[in-house]
Amino acid sequence: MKKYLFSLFFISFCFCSYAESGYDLWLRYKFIENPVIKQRYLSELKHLVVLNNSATLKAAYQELNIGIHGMLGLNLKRESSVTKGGSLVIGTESAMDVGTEGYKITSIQIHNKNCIRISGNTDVGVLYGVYHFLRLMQTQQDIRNLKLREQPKIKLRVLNHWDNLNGTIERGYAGYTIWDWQRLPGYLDQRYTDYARANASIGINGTVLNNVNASAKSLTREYLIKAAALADVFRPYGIKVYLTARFSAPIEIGGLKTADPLDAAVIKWWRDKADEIYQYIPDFGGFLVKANSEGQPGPQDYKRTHADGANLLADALAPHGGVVMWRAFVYENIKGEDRSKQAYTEFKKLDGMFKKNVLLQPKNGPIDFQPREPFHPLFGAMPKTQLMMEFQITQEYLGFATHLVYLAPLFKETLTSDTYAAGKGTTVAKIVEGTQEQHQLSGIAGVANIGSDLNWTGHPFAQANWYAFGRLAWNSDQSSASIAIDWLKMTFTLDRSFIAPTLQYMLNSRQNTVKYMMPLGLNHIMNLGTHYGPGPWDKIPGWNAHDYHQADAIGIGVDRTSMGSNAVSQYFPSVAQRFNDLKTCPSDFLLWFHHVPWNYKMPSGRILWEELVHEYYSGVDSVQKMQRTWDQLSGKIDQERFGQIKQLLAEQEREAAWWRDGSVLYFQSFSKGAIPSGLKPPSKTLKHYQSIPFPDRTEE
Ligand code: GCV
Repeated sequence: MKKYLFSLFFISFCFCSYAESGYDLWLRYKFIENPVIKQRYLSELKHLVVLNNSATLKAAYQELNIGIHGMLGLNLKRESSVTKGGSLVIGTESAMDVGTEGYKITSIQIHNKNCIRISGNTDVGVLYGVYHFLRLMQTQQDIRNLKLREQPKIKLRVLNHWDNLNGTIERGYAGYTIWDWQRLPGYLDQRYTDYARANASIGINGTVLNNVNASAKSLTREYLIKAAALADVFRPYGIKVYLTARFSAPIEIGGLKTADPLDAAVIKWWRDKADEIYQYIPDFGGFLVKANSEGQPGPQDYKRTHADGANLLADALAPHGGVVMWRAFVYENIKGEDRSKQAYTEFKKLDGMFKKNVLLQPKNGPIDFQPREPFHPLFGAMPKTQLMMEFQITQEYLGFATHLVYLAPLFKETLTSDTYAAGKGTTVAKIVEGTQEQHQLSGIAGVANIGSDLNWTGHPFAQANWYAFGRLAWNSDQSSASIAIDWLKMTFTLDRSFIAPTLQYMLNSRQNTVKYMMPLGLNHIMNLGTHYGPGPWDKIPGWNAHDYHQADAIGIGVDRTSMGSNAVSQYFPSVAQRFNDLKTCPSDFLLWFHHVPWNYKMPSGRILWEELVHEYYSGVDSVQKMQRTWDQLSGKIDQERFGQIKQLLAEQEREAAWWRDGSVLYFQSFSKGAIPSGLKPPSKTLKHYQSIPFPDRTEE
């Protein structure tokens, strides 16, 4: 990225060109043209004093150098003490009230000289402070009279890469894995450092390198050495490496006959494996485990519980300070118990049975990263267990890397949901932060959307989701808008006439996507094979989309009330009552919890059928509106990214119409209602939309 940056700077300086690949993400450090701001910054930043020596402070110093050179065209020499005014001083101080990762940025007098000091208890705290300071400059804030104090609310802020050892990425839409397993450990791609820089800049402090559908091979010596090389690159940036652990590894690579968690040989095998890992990676973070879920092996294969399985690994890691992140995404894909209830049923009874270094990781909602889900009922239901959040940054159910969907509002919607576990105000965020029960550990994970594409995430706006995940993991009180504004300014331009309309669309984009895909609480009605495009009619072995919407001549939606599957009972009474009653259930979750008659009168005055159709149409309209707005922004940013986004919006519009027309026609076959007047009926037959193949959509 450094090399890129200098060459981009050179190109833009010499040729006034705006060539941009997107590779630099939000760390572009564009030259500041505004003479007033530039002069102000220059007068505050004449010297750079680095108080301590460490790999992390070297990284901080290098970043300041890249940033300040990029923005001010200045090379600051590294000094070791304050001798002059206008010094930027970075280094640790002892006993500060900012925890192990926090920092302060303060305008201060040192030896009677005006300085800006960035300090923390630890080097990594200082590094985070440096990135914050650079963000102030990138967004052209006033850097006089600074008095900032920051500290993360959640301890483990982790990316989950679903990357396979063969280079593919499960649910990855931005190319192949960035881990070059073949050339590791010998060849260290510059991307690894740039990846670490980007993550450190938003406070991410952990990365799980491989897929939860795990290969035991990643725990062999051959791959541990490769993982260790990555850990060495990431360490100065405060990022720990974690690996997924395949539960049957003792059999597959250990030559044992069983993986029973209570078997003495298995216990020893995991202990030895942990010892071995720490020889290569002394600060190894620990294991992430998907067990007894979607065909993965697990403790239940031996009639043991999830707690037995998690504790086995926890005991092996404990002497080294490692943790186990045990996923709660479990369900049997058979008719019987409502799928949305199964994780709760499985885990609730295990509350209090996990070791201290275990975190249980449910997804944000009880089914599977759908465009909208109510919060997972396990949040609040297991007070004696450290519950961490799993969000999905990659857009498996939200249009892959083709649709522009800003996910901060989705993340925030879940985190601000009130569980009522300990009365009003017991939000999901409080539970995840661990403050509610004074837990030692807290964590949040995001399934990464990063791949080998030049711009890392495929869609240029998908970078915003990586960015927003990190910022919210640090402090979920920040608003979706303030995060988006920072991102837009750093990624594109400070031009308000670009930011205002783009911000508006970003903030609406998730709700709009819900409208043209799965409005009013519908879910899991995508193509069941690809998870792309509409498929409310879809059936594949073991799966039937109809189970998820249950449309019939009377109405649509799944009855999860006390009269139906009673999934509502898994929530605390205030929440359960609200969801249970058709009149108080929020319309966003209506068809999630209720089977509602087509002629049911909605608060808007329309009947349900008409409301559903209106939702689909208004979702598509909003994409068209964004296209028109985007066209007017031509010339405000570089032509490369402008053109890419223009094309992607055209695809999104086409596919939104595909979702709308296919879904409306299909549901019409049950409701028998007419398309409300004023809305143009779909131009083709249902059969046509049902037969559009993926990825070949040329017929449209
Ligand atoms: C990693 C969904 C996805 C799977 C994924 C699984 C999980 O079912 O479609 O690809 O597997 O969730 O989260 O484990």
